[in-house]
Amino acid sequence: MTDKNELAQIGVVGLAVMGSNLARNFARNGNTVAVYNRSPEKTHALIEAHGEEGNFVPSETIEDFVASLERPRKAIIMVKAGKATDAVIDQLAEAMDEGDVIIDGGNALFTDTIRREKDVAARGKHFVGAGISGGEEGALNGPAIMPGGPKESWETLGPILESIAANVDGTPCVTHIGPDGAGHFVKMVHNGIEYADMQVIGEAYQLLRYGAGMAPAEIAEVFREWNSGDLDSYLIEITAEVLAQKDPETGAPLVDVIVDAAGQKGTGRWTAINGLELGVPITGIAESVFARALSSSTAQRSAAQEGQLPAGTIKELDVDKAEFIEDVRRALYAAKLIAYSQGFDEIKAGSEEFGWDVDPRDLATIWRGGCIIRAKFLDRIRAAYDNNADLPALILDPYFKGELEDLIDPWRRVVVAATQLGLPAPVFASSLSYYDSLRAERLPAALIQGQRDFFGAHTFKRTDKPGTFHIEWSGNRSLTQTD
Ligand code: NBP
Repeated sequence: MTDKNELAQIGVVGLAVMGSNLARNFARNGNTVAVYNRSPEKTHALIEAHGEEGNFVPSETIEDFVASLERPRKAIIMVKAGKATDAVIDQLAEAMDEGDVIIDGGNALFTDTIRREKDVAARGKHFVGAGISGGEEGALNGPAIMPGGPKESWETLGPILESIAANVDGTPCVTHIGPDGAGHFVKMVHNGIEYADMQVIGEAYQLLRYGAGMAPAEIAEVFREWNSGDLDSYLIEITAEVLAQKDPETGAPLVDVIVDAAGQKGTGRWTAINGLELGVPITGIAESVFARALSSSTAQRSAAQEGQLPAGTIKELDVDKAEFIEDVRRALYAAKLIAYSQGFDEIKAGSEEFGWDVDPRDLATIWRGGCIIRAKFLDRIRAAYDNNADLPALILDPYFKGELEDLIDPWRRVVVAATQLGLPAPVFASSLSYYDSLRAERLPAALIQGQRDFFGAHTFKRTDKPGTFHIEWSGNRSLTQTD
């Protein structure tokens, strides 16, 4: 139904797949929604195909669109992230009045969101960068939404976003994350965790397929079973679906027909770069981004495959198949736990750096539904932060420490097996090194400090007394205190 005279509670600019699904979700949940797209064909197509789903107010100019919104006006931008977002913000800020709210629901880089918020605030309007997860399906049926921006805009925006968000146990998967770029920041880290989660699932598949010699359909059954336990999650569920799927053209397992070069749109890379900038060791996320890059290095890979690089003496797998499958399950759980723990570390560091005061319990709550990393074990993460909001690391929570007691030996066995078989398992292996580094009483960082002092007089600290010291390496090797 469309009504040109009715004022809309919310507007959507940009009616490609995400924007039109989000608009339909608003309309289906009883909101009157104003819709506008740069090329009017998409607006017409939406109204024609889905106009009966609720109350839409279509416009062909941005001015008409703004005029069709009730005050304070609220408009969500769902256009291609980057220059298009800036262009639409400028048009909206021009046409809107003081106190109106512009929301960017695209995948913006959080530093762009911080800049945009300042610019829009200087023009007297509110700007909210909102991370939206769940893809097309989530946008239509209930995404997880991570809005940043000023707290007062949440007062007006909250109820309307709650009406379309996913809902778990009566709790909507949306809450105010923090000021300016906080929402897009946590959405970025969410995507980084998603990369790591997908990679560890991929590594488990690789080991079962080429280590245990199992067929994709058989592995699909294993993943189905895993989905009823600790690993219960959307990504495990869809993995079983993909592995069970046959290619409609050849009848071969679909996974064998798909080119093994993983794409990426950039949010995993942003998460890794930000981890480096903040000095947070998000090894699982970074390795996952590198693993996708390596998979797409097709020229190097084909050169290396032509027998150029020795594999070493590959041993047959000398374990019971059922035991190996269970070991792989536990290794997957452990590596996934590390990825989440590191992701929450990055959020904590970002929150401190930018003064956002992000509550990790909010994320563990709203990520339980709608988003790609939704998983049963987020309840456990929530409980961990409920018990201790200042946990030094998620894996130090008593529950997860207990889990790691059961996971550590299988995890080590799987990394050994992967190494012996010459099968790549970059996140399984690097997460284990991260874990052992955290546990280690002494790290080779002491030696590195010695090397740095040798070649660059960078000085070092001593374990037995305060101060900063240097050895006269090129002279008599005496110790001097520099500070
Ligand atoms: P796209 O990212 O493909 O963008 C297409 C839309 O941008 C169209 O409506 C297009 O209008 C509009 N647009 C462009 Br391009 N340049 C414009 C300009 N200068 N002025 C006004 N409009 C302009 O759409 P999408 O896949 O629906 O994604 C929308 C946003 O949601 C993106 O930021 C994306 O990163 C984010 N996101 C996507 C997913 C997903 O699963 N696809 C998930 C989560 C978030 P036109 O029709 O006139 O060309």
